[in-house]
Parts: sequence; C-alpha cells; structure tokens
Amino acid sequence: MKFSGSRNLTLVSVAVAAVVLAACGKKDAASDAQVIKIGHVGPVSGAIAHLGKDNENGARMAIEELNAAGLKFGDKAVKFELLAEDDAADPKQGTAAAQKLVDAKVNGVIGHLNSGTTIPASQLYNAAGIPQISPSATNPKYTRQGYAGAFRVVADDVHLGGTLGKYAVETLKGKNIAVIDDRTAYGQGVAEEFKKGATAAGGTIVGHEFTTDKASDFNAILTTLKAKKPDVVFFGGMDAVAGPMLRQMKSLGITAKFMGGDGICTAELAKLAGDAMKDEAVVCAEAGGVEGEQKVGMDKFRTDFKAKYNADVQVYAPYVYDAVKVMATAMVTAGSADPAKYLPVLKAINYKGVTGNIAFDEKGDIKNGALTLYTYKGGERAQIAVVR
Ligand code: ABU
Repeated sequence: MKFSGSRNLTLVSVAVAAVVLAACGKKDAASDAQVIKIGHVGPVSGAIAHLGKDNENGARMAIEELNAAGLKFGDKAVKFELLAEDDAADPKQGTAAAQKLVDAKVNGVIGHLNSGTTIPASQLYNAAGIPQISPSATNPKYTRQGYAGAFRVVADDVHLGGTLGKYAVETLKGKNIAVIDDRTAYGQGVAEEFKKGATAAGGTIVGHEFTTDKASDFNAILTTLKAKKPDVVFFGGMDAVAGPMLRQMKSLGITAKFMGGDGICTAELAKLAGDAMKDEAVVCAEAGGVEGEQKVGMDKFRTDFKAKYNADVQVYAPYVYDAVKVMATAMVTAGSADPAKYLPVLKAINYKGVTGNIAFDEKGDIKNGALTLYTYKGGERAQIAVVR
C-alpha cells in the first residue's frame, strides 16, 4: 500500500513517535503516567489452580495499592500494570509464558509458583536481563545458577526438608519412615532433603515410592509401604495429590502421621482430604513465617485478602504481595524501572513486609528465612511454631 504527500509524512511521524515512546516506556493515555509492566506467572488452570489464583490475587492486591499510592519517579507519575500468565504448573507452558513476558518487555517478573516452571523460565528472564522474584519455588537450584536477577522471598527445600526430617524423628518420635514423591523438581528435591534430615536425626527410611503430580490412585504404592509398618509417611508434592492420598491411606488402614512441605500446607488440604484428616495427624511447613509484633501485619493481610477476594489465603499470597512491593520499592528508590538501574537497589534492599524482613544474600535467597510448622485441627491449619 502506498501513501502520498503529507499523509505519508504524518504516518511516518506517528510511527517514529510510537517507536520512541516504546523505547522510553509506555505512557498511560488517560494520565500520561509512565507504565511499568510487572509479569506474574502461576498455574491458574489445572489441579493446583486454587494456588495459582491465590498467588495472582496477592499480586493484584499489591499492584492496586501501588497505583492508589500515586508513586512517582522524581516528578513523573508512574502506573503499574500486571501482565498475568497461566503456566498450568507445566514446564513447557512455563517457558512459553516466560517468552510471552519477555516479548512484552516487562520490567520485572514475580513467579513462577512451581520450581519445575521457575527454573527453566529463569533462563529466559536472565538472558533478557529481566529481574525475577519467586514467591514460592523452593528448589535450591533456582538461585544457584549464578543469575544476577534471580531472587526468592521464601526459604528453600534444604531448610524445609531438613527441618521436617529432624522434626519427624525428634518430635513425632518416628522410627520407621516412608517417603513418597511426585518426581517434580519440588517434590523430588524436598523428599531428598527430608530423608537427609531424618536419617541424620537417627530415623530409618523404610521405603521410598514414586507417583506424579497428576496421579489419583496410590493404592499400589501405599500397599507396598504399609507392609513396612511406617510410623511417619512424608510426601513431596502438592495438596491436590496429598488430599486423595490421605483418603486412600485411611481406606487401607494406614495410621502413620503424614508430613509434607509447603506444597501441601494449604487451607485447601483439609477440604481435599475430607474426613481422612484426623486432628494433629498431618504436619507440614510453610517456607516463611512471622512472630511477635510482625504477626499483626500478616493477620491484617489475611483479613483484607478475605474481604477482597472472598477466599482464605492458601499459603503464598502474602509472599507474592511482598515480592511485588519489594520490586516496586527498588524501582521507586532507583527512580527507574530499567533493570540496569533498579537491580543494584533490589540486591541491597532491606524491606519490612507482611511476611517479615526481606533482604537477599549473594545468591538472591532471603536472608535469615523462617519456616512455620503447622498441623490441622477441626479442618483448619493450626500453627505449631516458627523456626529458623
Ligand atoms: N514450594 C512448594 C511449591 C512450589 C514449588 O517449589 O514447586
């Protein structure tokens, strides 16, 4: 198609202006504010969609508050925009979602939820120079790849699995311990760390069986483990699998205590397990936690979240909320959403959030990360203790 005369020139001018604008950062048409794009990825479809939605709502809540605060870079107004993607907890969909965010030139990413999606996606963000904060992926490999822009606001599986292994032996008095994992990056990793912790504390691993994150029939592996008379069964995986597993343990007459990491430590687990979950029969750990006066902020967050979304926090929403706020604080302090400018500030950040103090070590992991041990009573999560 050809244009002639001044119309052609006008079109060229508009096109040039659009390119210049894209290079400087998008402007919000209504307010003339600079738009900062924050990507978020989690599984909002599939078996753990309830957890993906929990995370995404944590991000939305933070973005709304940031925009309501009328933040500025110097005297220039900024507006935060959430680009939310679904990875269905699938590594391939995770990298496709990551590529979409890279192509959209996001200024930073919060996510993904799962270690199995976070680790491959981090390669794309690193190559594109986009900082990433995971609010929930606990496999240690994520922050051990040497990526300058990879951060995590929760404890990792070494801490989580090791602490639970020790607890199984020293507090639950487990002697014969059975392990099951779902073969995901998270499930496999946390189960191996649990075994190390339990063995070091004097427990015996009597069996280790495997399933998947999509399985629903565990009769064969549970029957194999039942013959080994375990007093504790540890599951490395997520609540969507743990719930039906608890039901089948009950059907088979397995009375061992059931343990797992943060992937099972959700509000939803009690519903998924139904009447198979007896009081104090399950012990799990969230990969973070607050004590003392910091509990006030966390409690307020949970109340506000429930009022806004008519849903209880599952587990990670406050960590996502804090991760968005931490990234935004680094940008505002740097006066720029350009990663080259705000990354040094993010690395050195000391932020007081609803999940506690957030500062990062040289790998990008949270410094002095906490764990919260929980059990379930009357179908509700009940805190046992915060440990470091
Ligand atoms: N940390 C538990 C669930 C997410 C993950 O690491 O895969």
